[in-house]
Parts: sequence; structure tokens; C-alpha cells
Amino acid sequence: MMLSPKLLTLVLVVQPGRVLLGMKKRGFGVGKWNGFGGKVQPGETIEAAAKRELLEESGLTVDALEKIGNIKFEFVGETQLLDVHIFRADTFSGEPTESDEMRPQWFELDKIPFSQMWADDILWFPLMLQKKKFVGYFTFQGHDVILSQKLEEVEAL
Ligand code: 8DG
Repeated sequence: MMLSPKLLTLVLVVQPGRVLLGMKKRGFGVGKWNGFGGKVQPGETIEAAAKRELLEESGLTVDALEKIGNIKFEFVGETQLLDVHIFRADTFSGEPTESDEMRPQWFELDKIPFSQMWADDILWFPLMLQKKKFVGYFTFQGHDVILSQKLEEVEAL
């Protein structure tokens, strides 16, 4: 079966001792806390898309984004493979601001709400927080059950 890939971005804004997450208010992943991101538009680089989505959804501007991970998601019965490019930002300007899509909130690193996040996040957040790079492939049954998983640290992306 052919799985057509859909390019998505995801940005985690990290400060000493805390991470900024947003409550997704609508659409894919509604009701879950997540980083900020979305679809890469035609003609746009992945990094430009990451910055644009971060600004649209959180009100924050960043100069530098560090590429930190790439995870592909397959959903049983669906033909789209999600190809999610994950970035970490350690400095930003602006104030976190609620958008139509996201309600931002800082979480202390020992209080990350994994039970209200995508099920794979608890596996790679520790790597992301240690600035380790990683690649992964997860197969989901529905939006809550992981049927198979691959996750490995890499030297470079
Ligand atoms: P739209 O406004 O154009 O309708 O949508 P969008 O905002 O462009 O895209 P989206 O559908 O909200 O993008 C999905 C976001 O969710 C994107 O940032 C990637 C992210 N995401 C997944 N799967 C997972 C996952 O398993 N864990 C985490 N943390 N994020 C994920 O697609």
C-alpha cells in the first residue's frame, strides 16, 4: 500500500525548568496539550513553516530553531503518513498569546501532562529536553493506541 507523506512541523519552546505547551482547541489532536505546528505550505521551507505556525498559534517569534527530531506516523486504515519535523527553541520574543487554535501554558518539567498528550510524546520528550536528536516511526490504531514503535537517537538529522 502507498502511504503519501504529509509534511508537518512541531516546535517545543523550552526555558530553564519549563516548557510551553498549547491546548489544541480544534481539529486534529483537539483536547491534547502539544507543541505548536502545522502543515508545510507549497513553496515554503520546513523551518519557515515551523516559525510561521509557532507565531500563528502562540504569538511567539524565534530567530533560531534547532532541528531535534523527525517522527513518521502511520494510522491504521489511513493512507496519509504524517511526517513530523520537530524543533526546539530556547529563546523567543513576544508573550505567549491564546489563538483560535491553541491556549498556551507553561509547564514545569516534572509536571508535563503526558496523560493529556499524544501517547508517543512521553517516549521522546526526555530526549528532546536533553537536546538529543532522534528519529522515530509509530503506528497508531485510532488516536490513543500505539501498535508499533521505533525510536532511536541519531547524531544528526
Ligand atoms: P490547519 O490549521 O491547517 O487545519 O491544521 P494545521 O494547524 O496546519 O495542522 P494540524 O493538523 O494542527 O497539525 C498537526 C500537529 O500535530 C502538527 O504540529 C504535528 C503534530 N503531531 C502529529 N502527531 C503528533 C504526535 O504524535 N505527537 C505530537 N506531540 N505532535 C503530533 O501530527
